[in-house]
Amino acid sequence: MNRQRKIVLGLLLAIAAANFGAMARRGQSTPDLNGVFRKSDVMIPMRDGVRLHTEIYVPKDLTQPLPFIFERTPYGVTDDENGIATKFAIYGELVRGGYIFVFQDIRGRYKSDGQFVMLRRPRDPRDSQAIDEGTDTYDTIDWLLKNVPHNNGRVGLLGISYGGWLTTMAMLEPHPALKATSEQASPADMYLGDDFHHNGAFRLSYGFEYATMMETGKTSFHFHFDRDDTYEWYLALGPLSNVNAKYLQGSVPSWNDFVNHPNFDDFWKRQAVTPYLKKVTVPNLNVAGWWDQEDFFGPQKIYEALEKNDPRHWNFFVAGPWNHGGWARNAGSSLGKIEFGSDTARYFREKIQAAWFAYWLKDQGQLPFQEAMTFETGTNQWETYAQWPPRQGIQPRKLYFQAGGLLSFDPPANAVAPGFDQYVSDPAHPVPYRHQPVQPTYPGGGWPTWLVEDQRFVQNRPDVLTWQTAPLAGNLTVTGDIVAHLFASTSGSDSDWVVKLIDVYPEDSSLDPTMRGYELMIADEVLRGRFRESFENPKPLTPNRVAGFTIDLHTNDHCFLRGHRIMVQVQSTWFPLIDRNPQKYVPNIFQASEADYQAATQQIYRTREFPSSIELPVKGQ
Ligand code: PG9
Repeated sequence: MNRQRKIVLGLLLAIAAANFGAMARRGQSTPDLNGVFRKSDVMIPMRDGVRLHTEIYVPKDLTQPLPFIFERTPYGVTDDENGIATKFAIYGELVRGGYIFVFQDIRGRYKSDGQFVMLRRPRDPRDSQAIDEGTDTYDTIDWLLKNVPHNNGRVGLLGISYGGWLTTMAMLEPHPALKATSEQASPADMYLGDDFHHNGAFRLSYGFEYATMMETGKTSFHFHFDRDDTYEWYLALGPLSNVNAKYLQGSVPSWNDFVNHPNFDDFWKRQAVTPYLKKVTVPNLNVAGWWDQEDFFGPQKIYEALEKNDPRHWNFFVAGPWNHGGWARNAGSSLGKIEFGSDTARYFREKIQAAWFAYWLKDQGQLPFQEAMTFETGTNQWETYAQWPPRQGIQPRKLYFQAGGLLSFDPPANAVAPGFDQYVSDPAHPVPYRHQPVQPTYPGGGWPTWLVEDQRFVQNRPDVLTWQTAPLAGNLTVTGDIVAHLFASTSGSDSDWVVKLIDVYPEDSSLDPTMRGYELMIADEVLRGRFRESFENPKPLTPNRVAGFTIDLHTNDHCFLRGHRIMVQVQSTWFPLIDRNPQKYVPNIFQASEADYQAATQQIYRTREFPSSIELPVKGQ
C-alpha cells in the first residue's frame, strides 16, 4: 500500500475510533465505517447443514494478514443506517488495533437457521454427530480461515453475558486457531448464582422477562405489562402457577423448566458450565463487574474452576466498578451516583482488553498484568494480585451483630435478653428491591443501576433489620471473599434470608448533599432456607428453632473510608427480584397456592451461643 493511502486509512480509523465513545454514549449508531471495512454478509454452513448468519468486516487497505475478532450473539447482528453492524459501538479501541471483525447470530436467533435452545448443554464429545455452541464456533472458525483472505490464522473470541457463555463453550473443544478468549460476565450456574436463581431462590422478574423475551419468537420480545410499576403487577399475579394459567399457557420452554426443576437436579447441573471446565485450553481473560446485576457469580466461578488446572498460566481475572457489561460502554467514571475518579471502562478497553488481544493475536506488546487486576472501590485505584482472591496480607475478621443495632469486631459478650432482633415478614407486603415504580427489566429503566441505589429507602421498614459500626477511625479494606453467618429462626417452615453489606457515607458537609449518609450496597445475597443443608434435597425448617445459615457474599475489593460506617441489613423478601417464599414449606413453590403464603416472625440471634456475623477479608492488618 502506498504511503498516502496508508495515512488516509490511518486517519479514517483514528476518526472512527475517536467518535465511537461519544456516539455510543448518546445512544447513536457508530460512525460510518464503510470507508474502513469491506463488509460481507454470509450464511456459514455448520457440520449438520444448519446455516448461521455472519457479518465479516475486513479492513480495506490491510498491509499484512490480520487476526479475527469474533463475537457470537443471541440478540441479533443488526445494522445501522449505513449498513454497518451496531456491534461496533463497543469496539472502538480494537478497531484502532486493526482486526478482521466477525459477528454471528447463533442458531435459531435472528437471521440464522436452526433451533434456539436456552444455554444449550455441551454435547457428548464421543458423539461425532452432536452439535453445541462450541461446535458452531469451531465450524465457523474453520470456514473463516479457508474463505476470508489475508487472515493470519489466529482468532480472538469474546462476548458479554450470553456472549460470554458462548465464549466459555468454545473453550471446551477449541479450534486450534482460537488463540485468545475473553469471557465477560458469563453465567456459570443458573441455579446457584446467576440470572435465574441465587442459592435456589428464583429470580422472578428476570426469569419471567428473559424467558419470554427469548422464547416467544426468533427476535427479542418484551412482555407487555399492563401496570407501570411491575412490583404491583407481580404482586397482583399471586402464586407462580398463574404465569402459565393466565399468560404463557406452557408455551415458553424455560418457564416450564423453572416450574419442573425447583431443586438443584441434573437439569441444572448439566447446564452449569463449571463442571466441564477441566483445564485451560486457550488463554482466557475473565471479566466481572462489582455491581453486575446479572452475572457477577459466573466470571468468578469460571476463573476459579479454570485456575485449578492452568499449567501454562493462561487464566486471568479482572474486576472493576461496573454493572452488567459496563466495561464495554462509556467511560466508566461513575455508576449511578457513585464516582470512581477516573475512566475505568475506557482504561479496561484500552489498557487491558486491547493489550490482551494484541499480545496473543499479533505478538505485540506485553500482557497488561500477571494474574488478577481489580479496581479497589472507595480508594478508587487499580490493584494487581498474584492470585485471586489474594491470601497474602489478608486477615479474616468477623463483624458481629450486637444489641442496639450495633456491629463490632468483638464477639457478643453474653446472652443478654432477648438475644435476638426480630421482624415480621409478610409475603403480602414484600420489601421492594429497588425504588418504585419498578420498570420492566428491559429495555431501559432502573435495572442497570439498582445495585448502587441508596438503601435508605428501606431502612425504616419494620421488616428490614439494620446493624452498623461506629464511624471508622481509619480506612478498612476488604479484598476477597465475604461470608455471612446468620443464626436465625422463623415461625414458619421455610424462609428466605437476604443479607446486604453496606458502606454508609458520613454526614459530611464536604460531600455533595445527596451523598451525605448514602447507603451503598457493596455485597448482597439471598439464601432460600429450605436449601440450608442441600440444594438437591430441600427440607422444611423447624418452626421457632434457631439454625445457622451460611451465605456467600462473594469476592470484593472495597475500602470503607475513615469516617464511614459498615452496615448490615437483613430481610426476608426482595421483590420482585426474588419470588416470594410462602414461608410455609411446600414441595414446589411454583405450585404453591394463594393460601400457602403466610406471614412469619423472624428472629436474628446475636449471642455468644448464636453469634451472627459477617466474615470480612481485611487487608493489611
Ligand atoms: N444476563 C443475560 C443472560 C445470559 C445467559 C442466559 C440468560 C441471560 C445476558 O445479558 O445475556
